[in-house]
Amino acid sequence: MADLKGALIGCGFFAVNQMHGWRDAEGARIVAICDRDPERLRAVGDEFAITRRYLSADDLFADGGFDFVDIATTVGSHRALVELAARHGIATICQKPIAPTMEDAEAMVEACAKAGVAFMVHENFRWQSPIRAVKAAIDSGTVGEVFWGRVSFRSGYDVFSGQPYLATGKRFIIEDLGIHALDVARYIFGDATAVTARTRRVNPAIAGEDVATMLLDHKGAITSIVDCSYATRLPIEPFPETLIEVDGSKGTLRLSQGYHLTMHSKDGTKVTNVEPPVLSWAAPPWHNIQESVARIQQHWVEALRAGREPDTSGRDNLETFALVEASYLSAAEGRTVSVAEVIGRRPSQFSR
Ligand code: NAD
Ligand code: 89Y
Repeated sequence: MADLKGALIGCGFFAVNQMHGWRDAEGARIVAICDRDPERLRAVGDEFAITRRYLSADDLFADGGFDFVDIATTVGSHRALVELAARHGIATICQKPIAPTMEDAEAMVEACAKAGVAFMVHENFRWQSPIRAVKAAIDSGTVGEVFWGRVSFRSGYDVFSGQPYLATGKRFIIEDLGIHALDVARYIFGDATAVTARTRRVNPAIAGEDVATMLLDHKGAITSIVDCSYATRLPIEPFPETLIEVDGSKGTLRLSQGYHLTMHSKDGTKVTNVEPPVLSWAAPPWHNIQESVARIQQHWVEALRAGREPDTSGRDNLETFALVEASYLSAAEGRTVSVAEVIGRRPSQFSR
């Protein structure tokens, strides 16, 4: 079967990982790239030997010649670019956060559904192998029925030097990083119905919140805590590890710092090293995230080929983005916010 041909828009900080991932992917390759910044376009074009280069997304789509587009720009341009792709009937991957508002996010999902094009959000954290290991352990039944959990990301790592825009937005950690942790909570504990959140800004040099704590009510009577911080100084910097705790009727699971997965039940205690591999192009500490980029891209290729909805489709991602919106609303108003309050049209109303 011929390789799927892709185009990538946005040749910035994170796109380099995506380009490496595509170079290794089976069944897909990037044939064209686009960035409105000529220097970034040149750097990525030269590094990955891509000759078709565009300064404008309109020109890229006008020329065509690809099966899907991978949008790696920042949030402000996501809606316009996804709608442009939908108008051209091109299957689309869009980076997180899907959009600045729920209204935009829903419009993007609707545009792709109406155009009949596949739409996936690059929500990669749930593809990290340590997180997959937690899910597999729960599914094995060792801990019994899950009743409580925690998804935690606490760090003092300087993310602002690589991604300076993170210091300037009114919204920071929930929209940028908490969104992944909230998605992991959905992946492991199921969809949530309500959120109670508290936020704080500790770093005076940034505009948004850098600490957030969310209490989630999940369908199926599971309660979870999702907490994240970029103001936490620890003896060993854990960036970018997501730590997970799971309590069940028969035992417990702990994914702790250093990628140790501890499973405890009446049969004993088992500790496994679930550190992800460092791919040939990857470098610690980012290797955890980098591996998940390669995995989500391979998932996209398989889903597109099979005509299946990807796990983190736009439709699915509305449920994650709703938790972001509900968290900000809850923190602003000091009350519990139901997901139904922030999600306009339920995702099931959008055809796949
Ligand atoms: P960046 O600012 O470094 O790069 C974005 C690039 O897009 C820039 O080069 C800019 O010129 C280009 N661009 C913006 N609008 C454009 C348009 N309309 N047409 C053409 N080019 C355009 O940003 P980044 O740090 O690489 O982040 C990009 C996205 O990736 C963000 O949404 C961010 O949240 C996300 N991200 C995801 C992860 C992850 O693990 N999933 C990690 C880091 C960043
Ligand atoms: O942008 C963020 C993401 O998605 O993963 C980590 C990050 O790069 C900084 O918080």
